Amino acid sequence: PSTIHLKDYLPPAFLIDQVELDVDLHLENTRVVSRLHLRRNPQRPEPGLPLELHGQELTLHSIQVNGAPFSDYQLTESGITLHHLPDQAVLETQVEISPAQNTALEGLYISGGHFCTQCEAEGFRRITYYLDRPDVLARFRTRISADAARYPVLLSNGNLIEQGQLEGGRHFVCWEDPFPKPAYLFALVGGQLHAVKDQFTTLSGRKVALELWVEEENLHKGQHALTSLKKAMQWDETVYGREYDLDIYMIVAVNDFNMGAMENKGLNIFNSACVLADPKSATDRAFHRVESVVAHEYFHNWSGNRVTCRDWFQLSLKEGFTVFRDQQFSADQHSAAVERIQNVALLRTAQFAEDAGPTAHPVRPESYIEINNFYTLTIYEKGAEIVRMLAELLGWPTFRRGSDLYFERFDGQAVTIEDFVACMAEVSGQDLSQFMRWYHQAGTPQLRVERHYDPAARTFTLTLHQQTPPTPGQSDKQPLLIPVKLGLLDAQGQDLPLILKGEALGDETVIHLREASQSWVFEQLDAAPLPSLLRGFSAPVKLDYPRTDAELALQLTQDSDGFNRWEAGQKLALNAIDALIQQQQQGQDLQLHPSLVSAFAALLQDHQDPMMLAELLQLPSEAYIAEQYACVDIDAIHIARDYARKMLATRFYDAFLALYQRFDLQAPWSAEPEQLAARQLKNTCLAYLVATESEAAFTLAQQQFEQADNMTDQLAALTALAHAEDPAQGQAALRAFEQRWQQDALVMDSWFSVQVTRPYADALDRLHQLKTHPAFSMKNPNKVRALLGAFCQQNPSRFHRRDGAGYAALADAVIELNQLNPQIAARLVLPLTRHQRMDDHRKAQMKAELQRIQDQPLSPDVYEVVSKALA
Ligand code: B3K
Ligand code: ZN
Repeated sequence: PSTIHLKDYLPPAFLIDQVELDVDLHLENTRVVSRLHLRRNPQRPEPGLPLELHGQELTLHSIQVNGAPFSDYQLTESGITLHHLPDQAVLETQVEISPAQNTALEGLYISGGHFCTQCEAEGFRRITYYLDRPDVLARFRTRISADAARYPVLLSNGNLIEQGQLEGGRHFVCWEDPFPKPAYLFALVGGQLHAVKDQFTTLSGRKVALELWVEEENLHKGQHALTSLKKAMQWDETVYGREYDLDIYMIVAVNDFNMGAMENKGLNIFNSACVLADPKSATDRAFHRVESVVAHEYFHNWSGNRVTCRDWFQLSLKEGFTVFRDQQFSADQHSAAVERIQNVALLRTAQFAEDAGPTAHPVRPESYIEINNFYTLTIYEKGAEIVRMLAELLGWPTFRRGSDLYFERFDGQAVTIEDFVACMAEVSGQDLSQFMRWYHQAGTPQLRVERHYDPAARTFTLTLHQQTPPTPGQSDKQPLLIPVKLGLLDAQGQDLPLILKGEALGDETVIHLREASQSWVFEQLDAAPLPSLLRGFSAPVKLDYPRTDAELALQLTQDSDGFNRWEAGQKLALNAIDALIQQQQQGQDLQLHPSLVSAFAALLQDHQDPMMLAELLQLPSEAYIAEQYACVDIDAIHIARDYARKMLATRFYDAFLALYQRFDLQAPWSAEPEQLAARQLKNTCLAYLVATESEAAFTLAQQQFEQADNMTDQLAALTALAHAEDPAQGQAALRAFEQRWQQDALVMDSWFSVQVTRPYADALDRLHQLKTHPAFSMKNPNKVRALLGAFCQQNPSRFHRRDGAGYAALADAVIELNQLNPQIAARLVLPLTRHQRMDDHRKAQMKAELQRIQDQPLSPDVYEVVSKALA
């Protein structure tokens, strides 16, 4: 497989102004006629350049140029090269494709008997020969024909302009999209679908029809997505001044989908897991996911569709910005602090691990083999952090002017990350050249903190040192511009006035760290203050900031920054767990440090904000604990965390029970914030209660399981029971749950995950059994994620079994999936590539399994990941 480099970018030899597609749908042999209205690209004046069209898995039937048969072409590895074309031409190709054989779920494929497409990043070349690159923007007109009884609904981008009956029980429709777009935003759907309909009136008074297309039995699960869509449309008008631009916005739900959803112009296609939700079958988390993914795809209409990427190296231009936008949206709908905490928790475990591993890459990569491997946490989540820092550095009003300028200046164009940052520099007058390093340098910067108080001068000196560790292919790192939001706390935890060089800055400020080491001297302080650093997690860095337990406890209860309260609690827990890990490693009896116990005692007295409290009561995940160590002791981490959890559960049993009862509202389900928070806190308490393995707690969980009128409570109870050490505790509930939900694919995903995330020795046996369950299929990505993904990513102590059986199970699955669905295979294999911090024994086993995969004939997707992990 060959490597593509950013430095080799060249504009295309031809442009395509218009595309007329005629797709005659058949399961095994769909015929696609395409007419491309081509002209030479003035940006490529070299005479006589051939036209190189991409094409994959296509059977070519004929080619015509300007109405006459054309033979001056060659078929190549990647498509077709046409020579000696006139400067302007209409190129007509006829090809045949087989949607029914398409298990990669890229291009045109079948899901649940419906035709659907996925074209980002390079799926359109599996539909027809094309310049399948994002800098070629064309107007599309799409005619679809199909059997009228089996595929009554035929959809594509834009507006419906014509439809009618054909012979032989077939029918056709014609769609026209007035906006020029890259092929990755093309979509087509055909099936027996039903719509939930609604309407939205835009800022300027235009009426937009909203349609959510689902299978008939899912009609009752559609309302939440439409409500979320309307909120998102309104929010983007209010906050970013962005209005929707077509008369219709359609969303289609499909069961087989490689990722969450796709922002195709006017016709989003969604994984049903990210769009369908009703209280009986979906958890509060699932509701939240639907709301945020619907918003994300909607926001792409501007950040992605109206202004798109010049090439795929610029992917974070649309993804980082759009994730930032959806995070802002969610923060406005819910508790901003809790949203921030959850986003950071994901970043600091999964993205930091990626940034420290063999597949680490800059937010703007320099090269790739398979672009689908670059839809990563780094491009999305770290990309969003970079945009967030820009907003922090400029201040919201200026950032918003920069965003307006960007959308205005580049509307209808395919642009680069530099173009985006240049708008921000222009409106702010700031020099952002050092800031650009965030896009070019991989790896997570480490920030070391030193503090010094001088009582005679009444000054406090804060010194910050930054350093970014080397990553593959980038050994030398330059200092970054790091915005550090901070406050100084007095002995009671109150914010002190900040005075720097005689200037009063109020209670909170953002300092800009630019050098490898830099100091700030705060003045007029009568005693040593406690800095509250990196408030709101103002930069995606690792903070090495030693504090005493008393200082952490003060921050936990008093810091005015919600994020830093949580962070102090996490740090206290990490310290206590670290002590347990050391005791465990030295064969001593385990003793939970009293500071964590007092912290919980303090937390459990304050019920002001139940949503936040539920968050504060969570111990750091095993993955985040592992992030703290250069050499990870998987077993000790598991034992230590489990011990801490059980000790806290026993020590505070009565308090957890009292809280449980107080927040067990006994009211019918609603999505009101008070109820969401109550469920969250109640179920956090339930998990602690059941951790004591007491009969009373099991009875409580059993009752909740039986009586719950919603999936949040039902699944929380099921998980508590099924994760008990005694497997018999959960058996009846698991069976009952299966009986009740076997017809609901999405609920069955949770049923699979609950079983394989059991932190006990039998988890892997269950995985092997469940692979033969009738509801499981290797062809359905949701099922693969629910079973194999959950086991490998959410059950670290079992995945990393000492005997290596967890690794072997994953490698077997990857080898099987490599043939069926390379994109999913390349994602699934990632946990095996995180071997660098494991002990030698496990490292060797992980590499051996990677080698076993490498010895197979591999898709470029899996090859790229595995070869980097073995390098
Ligand atoms: N843009 C799509 C992701 C496409 C992934 C292709 N392998 C969804 C999103 O980020 O909104
Ligand atoms: Zn996106």
